[in-house]
Amino acid sequence: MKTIFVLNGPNLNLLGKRQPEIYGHETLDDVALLCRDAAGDGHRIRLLQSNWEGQIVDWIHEARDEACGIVINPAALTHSSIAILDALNAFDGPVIEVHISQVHRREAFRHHSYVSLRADGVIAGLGLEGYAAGVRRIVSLTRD
Ligand code: CA2
Repeated sequence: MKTIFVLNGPNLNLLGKRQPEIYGHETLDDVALLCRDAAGDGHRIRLLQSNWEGQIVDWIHEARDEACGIVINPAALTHSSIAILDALNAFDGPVIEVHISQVHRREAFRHHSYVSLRADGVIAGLGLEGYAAGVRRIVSLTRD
């Protein structure tokens, strides 16, 4: 069975606990359920979250051997991390970038993404459904 990594950056552990007007009431556990449902029988989901840039870089390196694709919400690191971009550039499978909020309707500093330079698809503003859409896209790109 193939594995899809669903990686989440800083502060996303607070999902469902703060700022529900922007990020909703659901938690990362709900994201895991949505992703597992979207993955179906042929793909397993490994959902991870860290507040540390280097940890996310390490997981992307692990994905080189273990994952057929990556769904990533790098959170604020989207707008600053060349390290995450470089790590993703060393990963061969499909990468889908997800943002819960519609970043282009927010502050100007959220409009630029380093990760988009590598991403095969970018989803913003669909709430948690964006993660499921990202997983479905990876499934369709990697099914035999
Ligand atoms: O819309 C998104 O998914 C973001 O990646 C979320 C990041 C933000 O910096 C990006 O510009 C857009 C912030 C994640 C913080 O998540 C929280 C969730 C609940 C409560 C507080 C923070």
